[in-house]
Amino acid sequence: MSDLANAAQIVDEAARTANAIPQFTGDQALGLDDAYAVQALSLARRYARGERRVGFKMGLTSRAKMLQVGVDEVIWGRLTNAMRVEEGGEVAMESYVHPRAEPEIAFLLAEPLSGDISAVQAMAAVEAVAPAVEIIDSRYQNFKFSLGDVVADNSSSSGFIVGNWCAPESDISNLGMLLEANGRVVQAGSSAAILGHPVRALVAAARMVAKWGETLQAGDIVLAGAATAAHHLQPGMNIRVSVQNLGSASFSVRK
Ligand code: OOG
Ligand code: MG
Repeated sequence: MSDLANAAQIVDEAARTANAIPQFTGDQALGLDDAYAVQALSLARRYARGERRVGFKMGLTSRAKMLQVGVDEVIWGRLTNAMRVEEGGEVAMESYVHPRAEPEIAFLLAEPLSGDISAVQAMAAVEAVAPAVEIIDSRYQNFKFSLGDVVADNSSSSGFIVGNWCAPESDISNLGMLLEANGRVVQAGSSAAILGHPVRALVAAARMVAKWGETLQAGDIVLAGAATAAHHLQPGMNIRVSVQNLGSASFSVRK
């Protein structure tokens, strides 16, 4: 097995069995090209188990997120059907290593998007926008990783919840976004914290995934990246993300 396939097996098994792994350091350290290759190989293992790609997630598109994890480059990952949690649904702590929730905006695409496009072109391809929660779970010990580590680990993707879809004409440039845990606001921010405007995350997604041989397809969901830092999940916790004018998305963790 090649080193990259071996690394893909390690991150995939860590995610599948919810076990923490050490970072790839020294000889094993992953450059960005290799890290995206590992991500693709680890996703191929999921597809072989019957999972389907349903979209993409952008990560580290806000200052707050970059600061929280100490990596300051925009990254992306792949979303599969197995990661989707229904609105109001319940998850189990045992499925994750050390999960966190974060407030996001989701796009649903009516048309494919690929390569260098403008914000106007990107919005023209959007069928709907929605409030969303992402559940991230780094598979690395202590949630500590380098850029190469996190990219190889599918950018910490592990779950997502999408609220009601809203008209694509909705002005999403500067909407208040709240993350509540058990009814208490634990993070507050604005959609403007996402690269200045969440549509820029969609523009970046089209360009970045194309660089690695992927295309945003009609029907895909694209998460723009969190507007605030993420919050640790605990058993019994109820999480709700509210986005001004759009609505909310929520889920809970089993006791
Ligand atoms: C990396 C994934 C970042 C976001 O929305 O910024 C991300 C991580 O924080 O573990 O999903
Ligand atoms: Mg995220």
